Amino acid sequence: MKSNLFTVTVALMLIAAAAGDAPAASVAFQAEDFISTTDGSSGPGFTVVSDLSAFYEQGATTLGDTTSSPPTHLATYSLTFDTAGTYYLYLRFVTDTQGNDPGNSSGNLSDSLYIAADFGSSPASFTNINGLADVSSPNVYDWASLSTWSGHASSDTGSTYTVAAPGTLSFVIGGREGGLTLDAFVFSTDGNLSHSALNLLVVPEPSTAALFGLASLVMLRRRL
Ligand SMILES: [Ca+2]
Ligand SMILES: [Ca+2]
Repeated sequence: MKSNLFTVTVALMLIAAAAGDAPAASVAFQAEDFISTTDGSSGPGFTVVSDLSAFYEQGATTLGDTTSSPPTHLATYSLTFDTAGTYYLYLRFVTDTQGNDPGNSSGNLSDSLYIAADFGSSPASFTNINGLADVSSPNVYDWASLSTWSGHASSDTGSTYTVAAPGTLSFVIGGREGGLTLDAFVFSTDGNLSHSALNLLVVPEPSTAALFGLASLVMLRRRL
């Protein structure tokens, strides 16, 4: 009986730990899940593209090209935050090495976009994110932290985002060098998320710790 009580205690502790170890508040969303787009001065706004290497096999891109700010090719997202706080922004992307950008005929890599510096449907200012680098290898999707600017080559300065209270907020991005394909974004209060942690936020899987705890309870019931 003593060992059974121990098993119950351990199982409950595992479940509690699984619940208590909930990751920092995060909102993950697909780049292709924008609610609206605005055509730009030199081409269409963002469009959904098929790509088997992207999460949910889709991404978003624009063939328009402009380096002027504020950007004119826009995509708007509607995001629901359950937790107030300071959030870091991460992006999964692949740069374009195929010359798909009509305005980038010199062969320069299409590796930039604009992101709103704050939430809202009409952002007051945008941040120029340039020099995104495929860390793994060319033509392979990779993550970059746009707020801390780690994981890629440019020296542009990103920013954090403030969620004052739980609720639904608009977030706007703008095209800069067409051809860059955006796969998914994550806003998180954790500024040091690993690539694997980001992947799990985008495509959640059951907690193995929680499953182990539940399995222990099932085994105990059988013994009783
Ligand atoms: Ca560039
Ligand atoms: Ca995607």
